[in-house]
Amino acid sequence: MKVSEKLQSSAQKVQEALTALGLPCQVVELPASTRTAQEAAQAIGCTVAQIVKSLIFRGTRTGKPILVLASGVNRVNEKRLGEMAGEPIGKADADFVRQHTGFAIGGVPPVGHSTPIETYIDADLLQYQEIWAAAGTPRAVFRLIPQDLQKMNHGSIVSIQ
Ligand code: 5CA
Repeated sequence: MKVSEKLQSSAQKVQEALTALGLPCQVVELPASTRTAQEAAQAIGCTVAQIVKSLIFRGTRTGKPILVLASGVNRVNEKRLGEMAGEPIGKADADFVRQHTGFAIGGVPPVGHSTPIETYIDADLLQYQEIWAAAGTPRAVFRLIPQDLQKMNHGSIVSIQ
């Protein structure tokens, strides 16, 4: 795997957040796109299920952002998410995602957001010894163990489907 020498600023921001949490994770920028879970799995050489999708939703009553860290193969059941969050859930648009995370869609990481975000972690991710998440840009990723996700946002581990 080729690791470029200097990270782009968004990827560097994620690396700094990881380091600040005391996690040993290292952000790498790949030559191929990691913009979607499918592309990331191909570029990394892991299964799509081992990719962490960092998905932003919006509480329709409060307007607050909700982060779901989902296995690449799973779809979020918005009705159940709404029950867990205590309000109906809607989709977030690109501007909303950038405003609340500080990152653009395709590179949204599970850590290092502009403000803390209520987080739900897909229990299916816990079965893997290593998983990979986006690191700020559509080519940047980092490897982690599922337990690290909990240290990032103190998210609840739930079944998201
Ligand atoms: N870099 C990869 C993982 S390493 C990644 O970010 N994958 S992702 O699945 O977390 O991000 C893509 C997700 O962004 C899609 O699954 C979708 O939920 C969301 N998305 C894509 N286009 C839009 C859009 N126009 N508005 C809101 N969300 C979108």
